[in-house]
Amino acid sequence: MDPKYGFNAVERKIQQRWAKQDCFTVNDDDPRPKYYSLCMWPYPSGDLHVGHLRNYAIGDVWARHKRMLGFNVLQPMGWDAFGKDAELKANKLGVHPAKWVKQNTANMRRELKELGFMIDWNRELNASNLKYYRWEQLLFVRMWEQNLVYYEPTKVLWDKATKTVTSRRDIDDGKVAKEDIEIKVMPAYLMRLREYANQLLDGLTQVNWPEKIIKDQQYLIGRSEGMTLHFALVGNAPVDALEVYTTRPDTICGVTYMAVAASHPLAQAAASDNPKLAKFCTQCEQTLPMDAGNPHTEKQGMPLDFTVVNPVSGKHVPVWVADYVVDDYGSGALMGVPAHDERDFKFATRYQIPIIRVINLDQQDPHRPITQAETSSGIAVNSGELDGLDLKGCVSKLEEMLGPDKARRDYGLSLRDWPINRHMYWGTPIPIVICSDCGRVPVPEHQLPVSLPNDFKHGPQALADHPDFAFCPCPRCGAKARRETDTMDTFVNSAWYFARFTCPDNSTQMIDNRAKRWLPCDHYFGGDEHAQGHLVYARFIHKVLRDLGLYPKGCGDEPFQALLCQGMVLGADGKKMSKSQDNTIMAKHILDCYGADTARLYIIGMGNPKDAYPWNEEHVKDHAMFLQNLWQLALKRRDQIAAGKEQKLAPELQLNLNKILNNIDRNLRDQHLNNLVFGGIHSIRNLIRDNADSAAMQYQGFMHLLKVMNLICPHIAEELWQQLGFEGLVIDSAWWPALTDADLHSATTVFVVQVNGKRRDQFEAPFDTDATELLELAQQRPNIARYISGKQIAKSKVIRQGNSHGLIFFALR
Ligand code: ANZ
Ligand code: ZN
Repeated sequence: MDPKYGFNAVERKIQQRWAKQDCFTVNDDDPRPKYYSLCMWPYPSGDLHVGHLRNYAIGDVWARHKRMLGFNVLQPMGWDAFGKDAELKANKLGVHPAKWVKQNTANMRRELKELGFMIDWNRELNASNLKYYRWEQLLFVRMWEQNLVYYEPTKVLWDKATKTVTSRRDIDDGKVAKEDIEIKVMPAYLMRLREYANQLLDGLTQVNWPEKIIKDQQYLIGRSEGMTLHFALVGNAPVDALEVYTTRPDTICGVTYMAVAASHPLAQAAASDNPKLAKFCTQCEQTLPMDAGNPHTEKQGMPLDFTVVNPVSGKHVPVWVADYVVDDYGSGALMGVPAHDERDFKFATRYQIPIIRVINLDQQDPHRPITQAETSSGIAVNSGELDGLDLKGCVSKLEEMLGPDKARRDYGLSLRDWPINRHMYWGTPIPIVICSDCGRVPVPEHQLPVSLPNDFKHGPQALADHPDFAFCPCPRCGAKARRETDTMDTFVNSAWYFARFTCPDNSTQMIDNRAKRWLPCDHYFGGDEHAQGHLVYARFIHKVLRDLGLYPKGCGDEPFQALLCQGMVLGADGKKMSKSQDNTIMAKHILDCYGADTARLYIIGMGNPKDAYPWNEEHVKDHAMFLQNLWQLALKRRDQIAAGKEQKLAPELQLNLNKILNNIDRNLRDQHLNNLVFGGIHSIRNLIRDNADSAAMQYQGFMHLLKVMNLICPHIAEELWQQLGFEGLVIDSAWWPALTDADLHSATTVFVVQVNGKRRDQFEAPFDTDATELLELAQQRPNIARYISGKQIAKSKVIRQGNSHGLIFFALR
């Protein structure tokens, strides 16, 4: 064995050994219980950065541990290779996106292999591969037939810079400038997420996910409980009543105005002969949704010539059009209660609309002035028949007073249906044919797939102008027709990849019976930037696949049982890594300088997986040094290790080792993986180093140390495992059995013996000696025998005080 540890040679050699022995291939029929551990598949940006490294290193610790616990572990990998980002990037470089993807995936695959992740590469998927996306087209067709996807005009955020539809998320992240956004109404293919809203909410109680992510999902779905109320219009109006949704019907007597969205029939009627109002309405329609909901931005409005009557107080209040009323929420209208809603308060203050308190807290003066919106709930005041009631009481009272036509319990939902078409080339073609007679006709299943043509010109019209792609006969009437030339959002690709990993090679079926064996995923790992979008889409499609019978029965209602969202790796300057800050670190850099094991050891030891930490190159060097020293220690102790195999570990050393192993188990359970490095690996190393005279410690210590190291720095662990004479491969070795109470306490107990209440002796006995035996042992001791011989024992008893101390009593007659 080389006295100096050369990571390059060792890592290459071990990777070849794993490959030769086919260690990472997962067999569907393996009799062990299954465990599906999944890391989010990457967008093939070019090189792995240290954020990828962290994600996959965490997932690999988990997967390797489950394997050692006796599970048949599936850990697959693939490429989120379709989509806008890839197309724009390839365009910029002047290469075909397919070529760009091919180069990048080759590079990233090599890096992932060099990092030694336990990935079953036989199952690799690529979203841009026809063998993958053809099934997405089948799913689309089935959804279309079941009316789970439909085509309708909808409001979209249009990015003028890239001439594509964009998302709120990209704006929030600064990927798209707010100035470039225009709100457009465009026809879109929409998936019926809202229909699944309640299931998506309920499912959150079945999963073991971080509290924060559950909250994010709940926020996105945004279900609120409230009432829909009718306010009759007075005088000449195009409709009889104005309907509003409110979560605070208890504030109804505080309504001092009503507000409608610009597209509401009342606003449109008023604007038809009022150019100033018409202009204002057009302007309102450009309000971004994030600004409408924000109580801190300025709110604008114009009064309409309509008045309504409050059904409880009988008061007349004016109707306004306001830019903060969202047209596709509730009924596109609201009752303004400035005393108790922040946005209404801002609006009323600006336009000098009265503010009336109708909710009081803690029996304070009900007429005290309002200086800001008081949004907490309380008891109704200044509200006639509602006075003295809380929210619940008001709801019942309103139902009773107004009847179901004018007041009914209702709920609100922020979740929108999902527009999935993109005006891009690089995506799954939407399998729809547009016929002037038949309308939008889905491509019949036997005509699928619709493959994406390989030749393309840069630009938004890539498919629309494509002579072979753009035209085809109508599948229904045979007339000359046009293909849909939009492609699917990349989030559709990633909404079902976890299922396809269970049967990636099936060329006749989207998902086969093997899915039942693997689904749901037992653990999912990824960044929390996907807390809202991806996770909601994937959960939705999982339920759709179930409902459409595209899954075998028994795949579960939720796709991901447990979830860990790792924190970010920040630049050395503590800022988010980004090209513009010039603080990004690529995995290749540490791979080349220090090797895979050091890279992994550093990234796992960095800190709690959930939190963000800045990059620290000095720490990387410390870890490299640690491995170097450990190698040399192992080398020095090799003979003792061999000798120690047949020896028993001294009880106190055994106890010390057990305590460390137990901590490791606890930290794995709690996902404090960073503690495996210092509390685990370092502690065992210390025990080995400091007990050079115990051959048994050398043997036991190294055996356990290498098992832990197999999770984090598997190459050096595998090499030392063999060099030190342990059997087989460490990756296939078994984890230790869970430690019991008895393992964690000293092996012997000291018993004090009392006779008639006086201490007469003490002795040590193995911790687990039973009471009868202890009493016998005590009586045999000369010091005790002296007192009790010839006398009758009236009572005897063993009392344990923890595991290290105990008392034995004898009471004589
Ligand atoms: C009166 C009221 C009084 C309200 C009060 C709140 C507090 P969530 O919780 O998100 O469901 N609202 C109703 N329709 C709206 C629309 N189309 N655009 C913008 N706002 C709308 O929000 C429900 C509340 O948002 C409703 O309850 C309504 O204001 C407003 F002290 O009604 B509330
Ligand atoms: Zn037709």
